[in-house]
Amino acid sequence: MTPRLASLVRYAGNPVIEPKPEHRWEARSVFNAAVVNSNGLYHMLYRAVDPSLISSIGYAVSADGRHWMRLDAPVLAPLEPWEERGVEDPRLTELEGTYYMVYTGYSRHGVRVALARSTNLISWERLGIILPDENNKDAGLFPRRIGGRYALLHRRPPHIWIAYSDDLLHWDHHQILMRTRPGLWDAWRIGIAGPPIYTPDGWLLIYHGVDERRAYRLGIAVLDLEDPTRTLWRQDQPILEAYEGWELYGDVPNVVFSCGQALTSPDLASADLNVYYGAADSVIGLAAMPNAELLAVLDQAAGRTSVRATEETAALAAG
Ligand code: BMA
Repeated sequence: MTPRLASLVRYAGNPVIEPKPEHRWEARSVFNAAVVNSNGLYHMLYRAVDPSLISSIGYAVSADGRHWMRLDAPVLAPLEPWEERGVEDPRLTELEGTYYMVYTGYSRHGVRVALARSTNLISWERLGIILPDENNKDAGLFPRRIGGRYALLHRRPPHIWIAYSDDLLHWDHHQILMRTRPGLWDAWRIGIAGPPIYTPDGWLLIYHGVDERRAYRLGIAVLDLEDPTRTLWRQDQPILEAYEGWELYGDVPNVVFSCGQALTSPDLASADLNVYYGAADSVIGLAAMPNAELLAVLDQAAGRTSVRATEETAALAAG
């Protein structure tokens, strides 16, 4: 077993977003949020479900990452034939000055990976299905090119895959990036949480793992910058698992599932990592990794030996 270096500390004010009965489109449940920290604000896209179980994507904004203001109407609602049963699970990436949302289009034909772009996070232009003719989800774009090409993580069950593109629309060189681990909490299926975060030591990846009993947990790994199929470090233990009542019981029990995380500052020397997660497919929670743990993970990935203190943990939990 690798040492447990990192775990998430729940924010005391959880859940941060709950369903709103007065808005039909988000009356039943809200979960699986994507987040970017940009221009001094946290921007969130979240999956919202109406009473007939159709999903739309809502938008919320926050100055501190904890208290959110929401729009009354969704920013993306089902429109295209391949979205007839809903638009789900957004992943948000700021790439070369534009925001990209990779999301799941759900229809009678199954689930498809679709892409939309925006310059303001509220008006979205659909670019269509980008992985045609296959059931696929849990996809997100890297925030920078790798070897001059765009890179996308996606999921062909049960593993996480990577693919490359020159135009964001046509994807090739599909390869397995990270595999499930028999006997561990991520034995049955894995998929990304939010898109990877760039650090000088490697891509920081938060991902979800499912065990044979269908419990969803979150984990952490660091990937090589030039060849992300090389995992530099991956923690054996999860960083978050369902424990609170609102994580254990809801529309889908025993689920913590994330579509996004954001550093609280552009300066890695002081940033915590805020992870936003759907709990039991019903509400949205926030849990954070203290800076000391984040730096300890990057030290390990880079082969530096220093062991840092983790006293910040208690302070963060206190909010
Ligand atoms: C996954 C996705 C998520 C969901 C999770 C747990 O397959 O569909 O939207 O949160 O299952 O139910």
